[in-house]
Amino acid sequence: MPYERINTYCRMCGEQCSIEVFLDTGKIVKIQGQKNHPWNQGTICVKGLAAMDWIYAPDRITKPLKKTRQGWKEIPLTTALSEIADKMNELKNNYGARSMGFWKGEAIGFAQQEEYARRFCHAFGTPNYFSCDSECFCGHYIGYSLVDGTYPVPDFDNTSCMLLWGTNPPLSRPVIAQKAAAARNRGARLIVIDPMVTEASRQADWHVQLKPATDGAFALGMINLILEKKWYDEEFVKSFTIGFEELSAYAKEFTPPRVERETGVPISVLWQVTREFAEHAPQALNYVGIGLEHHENSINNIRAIASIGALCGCIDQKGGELLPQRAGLPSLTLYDEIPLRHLEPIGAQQFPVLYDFRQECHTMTAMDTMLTGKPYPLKGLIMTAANPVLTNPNSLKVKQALGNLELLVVRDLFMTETAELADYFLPAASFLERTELIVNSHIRQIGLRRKVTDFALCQSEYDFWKALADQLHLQDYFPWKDEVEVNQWLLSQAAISYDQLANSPEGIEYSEAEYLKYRTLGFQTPSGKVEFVSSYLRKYGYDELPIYRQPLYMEEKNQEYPYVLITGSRRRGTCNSRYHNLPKLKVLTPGPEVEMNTSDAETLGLRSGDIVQISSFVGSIELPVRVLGFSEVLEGTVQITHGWQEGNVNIITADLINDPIDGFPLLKSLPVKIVKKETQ
Ligand SMILES: Nc1nc2c(c(=O)[nH]1)N[C@H]1C(S)=C(S)[C@@H](COP(=O)(O)OP(=O)(O)OC[C@H]3O[C@@H](n4cnc5c(=O)[nH]c(N)nc54)[C@H](O)[C@@H]3O)O[C@H]1N2
Ligand SMILES: Nc1nc2c(c(=O)[nH]1)N[C@H]1C(S)=C(S)[C@@H](COP(=O)(O)OP(=O)(O)OC[C@H]3O[C@@H](n4cnc5c(=O)[nH]c(N)nc54)[C@H](O)[C@@H]3O)O[C@H]1N2
Ligand code: SF4
Ligand SMILES: [Mo]
Repeated sequence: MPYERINTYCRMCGEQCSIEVFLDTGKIVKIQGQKNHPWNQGTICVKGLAAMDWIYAPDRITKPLKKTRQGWKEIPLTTALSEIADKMNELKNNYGARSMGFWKGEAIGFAQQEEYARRFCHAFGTPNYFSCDSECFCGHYIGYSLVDGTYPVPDFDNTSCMLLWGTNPPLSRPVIAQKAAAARNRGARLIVIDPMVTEASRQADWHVQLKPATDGAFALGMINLILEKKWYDEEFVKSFTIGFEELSAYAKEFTPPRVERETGVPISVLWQVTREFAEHAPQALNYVGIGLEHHENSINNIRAIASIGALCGCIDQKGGELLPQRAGLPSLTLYDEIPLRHLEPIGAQQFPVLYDFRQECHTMTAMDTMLTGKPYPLKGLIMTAANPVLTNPNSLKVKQALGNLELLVVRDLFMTETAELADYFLPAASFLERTELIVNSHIRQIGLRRKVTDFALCQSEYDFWKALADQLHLQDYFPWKDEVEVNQWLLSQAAISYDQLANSPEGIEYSEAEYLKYRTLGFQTPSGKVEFVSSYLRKYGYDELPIYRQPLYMEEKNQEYPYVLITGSRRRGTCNSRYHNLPKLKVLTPGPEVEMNTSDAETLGLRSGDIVQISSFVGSIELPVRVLGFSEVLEGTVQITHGWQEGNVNIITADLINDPIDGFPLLKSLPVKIVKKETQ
């Protein structure tokens, strides 16, 4: 049949919109949103529309390559896999299995794609699984889980009040943005907490423009007012929480004048926002983005935010912060069957909470391990869907560390800055070339990503791990013939069968919404209650309470670096380091720039387009300036988006200043200095 139309899901970003793909004799000719899908309701964004350009991009690499003295040479796939397996065996014999690591980036997503890599890792005998989650998502997950026992699902569809902390959904999560806009059209209040004016803040009723990394002080200030005015849910607090007295005593320190001094937000705004939230509770929610995660005190700040929802009784209330309803799929990992914590997963000693909650090794510590061989050698790495030379902090160190490996294999679609350092480049299948299950906890739905096309030598994740396992005599761990069999196995215990799903282009709801589930199930914390204080954290020597600490850039000694840099504000046409090679998207997204306030530009004698040198204690880069309006960013704060080879901000971000609990690096709230270089 020359013409085909296939329903599947986009994965140009993590929003997983449902799409229809049109093919003409096997070639994709058009992509559009799937009309009746309950998630994105037929809409897709510019990146989704450009997926075709991306998979057929002229610079896509579709053949395996090996680095030789004369440069990259094509190599048959089976030869590449067998040589890689031989080298892995050699490293295992020389240094032990834990000298190998496996690293999965953001671009292939999570769930089963991540679990294949984790499965392989333990089957091979190393605990060293790494991912982008050393600097993404674990901050909210751990921060919330310490309080609520889980990471709740914000119920935008039914809410009356939304507090968005450090997130800009119109650019980063378009479907969430649609839901927030729909709620607002119904009369719900939208409050955005962000040092910058953003698309989200422009739509908000209140924009709380606070100084970077002071969110904890603002949240504790809100808590103080909620307690003082008795706006909290006494019944819920009495029956379902621990640590209320301790939190109350601590929050008293956050008087409105102190909060104003610390955050720069006027007392009147603190009052109004707190009142809005409390008046609408329990149909009120907090939703936290990446703007909260990349600071030294991020977990405690997020714990304070989680405590607001809990105090006001919003947990698991319709329109509030819902306890997720799981799809009940089995795990593909081998953490129970082959536990390997005794082998000292990298970073688990410094950041045990990251490992306890997420079984994540720490990528920043890995760089030091590769360079020093301490606490043991890390000599080989297989990396898929990641480009840490652009996306991890301290890029020059990343390059040096990866360059020190005896074996680096990169699976990607393109020759990235990271892939250039590899010994083998393996071409990877894109999301249009694989099949997998999509679980969406917002709408409690399972969908099926369908394979739409393929390129002969571009393996899917499953096919790759299985083929490598075969080479290493680990085939028993990968018994499923292909991805379809994996999907069937994942669904074998579920109420929904694979065939049902295959015949449901709009996906299938796996459970109806249920509220107040904690009344029968309790909370998944050590005490079974919401924890305003954490004895688990105390056991490791951390703060029991969500203590606020002033960020480094505010300290007296940082006068050498008088500006504060935030990085990584999302752009419409790119996703982290991706899509910079697509002309259609590149025109939408200006290159890397230092965004700054008009008055800072005046002080420095700068106009848009002038080049500055921006330096931290880690390094320096040169970039053009974009001067924003007076109120678009706070005076003294500057912003640079990450992911650009042409001006890589991660050359100056700090890998060794970390939140002590989850180990996240200082990618935001970084002290910097700025010097004018050239006038445009
Ligand atoms: N300074 C600063 N740095 C940041 C951030 C920040 O805010 N500021 N944000 C951080 C965050 S939140 C994240 S999640 C990380 C993400 O950083 P990474 O995990 O490195 O992910 P990406 O840059 O999105 O994509 C990496 C590569 O995956 C490839 N790819 C795309 N699709 C596929 C596929 O299907 N299979 C395979 N094998 N490869 C594929 C792409 O071509 C790309 O080269 O960046 C972090 N870096
Ligand atoms: N188009 C596009 N979409 C993406 C991505 C992309 O690169 N491009 N990346 C994907 C990934 S990996 C992720 S993790 C998500 C992230 O999605 P979001 O969490 O929504 O990230 P941003 O859109 O960058 O919004 C973060 C906001 O935090 C603000 N901020 C910075 N520091 C602070 C602070 O100290 N306090 C507060 N309150 N705010 C602060 C910034 O000004 C910025 O507006 O987006 C995903 N979606
Ligand atoms: S928001 Fe855009 S890029 Fe992300 S999944 Fe949806 S259509 Fe694709
Ligand atoms: Mo992320």
